[in-house]
Amino acid sequence: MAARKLLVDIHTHVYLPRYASVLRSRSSVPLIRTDASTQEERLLILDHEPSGGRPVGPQYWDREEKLKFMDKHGIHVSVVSSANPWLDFLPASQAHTLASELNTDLEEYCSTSPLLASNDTQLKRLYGFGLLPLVPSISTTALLEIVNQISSLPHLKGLIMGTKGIGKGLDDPALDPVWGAIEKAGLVVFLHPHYGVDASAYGELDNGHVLPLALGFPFETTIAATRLILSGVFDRFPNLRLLLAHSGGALPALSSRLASCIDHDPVVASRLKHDARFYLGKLYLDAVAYGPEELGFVSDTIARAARYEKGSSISIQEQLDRSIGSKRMLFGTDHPFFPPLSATEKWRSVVENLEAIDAVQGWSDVNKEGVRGGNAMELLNLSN
Ligand code: 5CU
Repeated sequence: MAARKLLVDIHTHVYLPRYASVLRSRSSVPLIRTDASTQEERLLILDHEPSGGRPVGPQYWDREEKLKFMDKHGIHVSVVSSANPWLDFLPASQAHTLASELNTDLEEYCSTSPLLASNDTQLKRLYGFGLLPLVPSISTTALLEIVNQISSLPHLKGLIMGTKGIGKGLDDPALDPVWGAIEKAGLVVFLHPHYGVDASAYGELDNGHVLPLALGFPFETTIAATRLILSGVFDRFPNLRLLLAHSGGALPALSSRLASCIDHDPVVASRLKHDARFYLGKLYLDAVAYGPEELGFVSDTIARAARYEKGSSISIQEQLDRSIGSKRMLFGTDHPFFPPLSATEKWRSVVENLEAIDAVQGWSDVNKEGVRGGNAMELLNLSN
């Protein structure tokens, strides 16, 4: 029997109830506070959050709301991850305990979700990316213990992480044992931003959240992923599977410039086994880019990576085949962020990303099905 064509959302977040309680107990950002006049809860997680924060409600923590959102948009399966700023603000021992508890909570959230309605599948509606307690002063032993925990939980298929590592970023050599353990366990790392760039770059005009979210977030991912490449992580851990949020930010557009700068820097050039563009072909990227031209371009840069594999015999035609690149791109929504500003049947942020996938020139119907769900099924080893 032919496999069903599934819509799988790999970029979708939750503040699990236990985490929301921690945010409610805090008096400095990140926090959830109750507005005294309206009794509405407000979320403050970003620097320079507009005064009072923004409204939050059950969509951020209630599993039924996640399932309703999925039903409304025809999403069969979601791979849910904790939303930023994860455990970044906690001392090491609290982060360690909470990571373990939240991973157990997420496993329960997923394992008790409904089966996809069908007689011939054991597929659930919900899977997850767990959390590591990546904070300063945490021991390697504690991090490895949590990698082991995540790999023992059957509905967790990987883990989400921010860009700070244990304080010095993701190119910190102290993280090598962690990359090694993640690679060995076959977990996917979903790299997601939170801090953006230095806020002074945003100027004084009130642009709300536009600059931090549209530019700051993707630039943070761009820098973190580039630092990983430059550190040689992908040479040391060639089977590491890294999924970048927001289609890898500016990395695809800057990858040839990056390669040229490396060529002109003997220290970095001698550290790496390959041209920088080769490493783009090792990455997975979400398709949260909102436009078909961007998705097409990103897939071109992934397809092109094969040209930079030493000894590659790939033909010129294959190098330019963006359908090859589409195989590393995966649909996402960013739910529950970017809710519609007024009541609508469907969320614009979701519809736009689906329309973008549909309109990419040079992607076949099979490629588009892959981006919508097939690629996620394969990457995360979910069977239909
Ligand atoms: O709107 C936002 O602040 C966010 C956020 O914090 N995290 C995210 O994934 N998307 C949007």
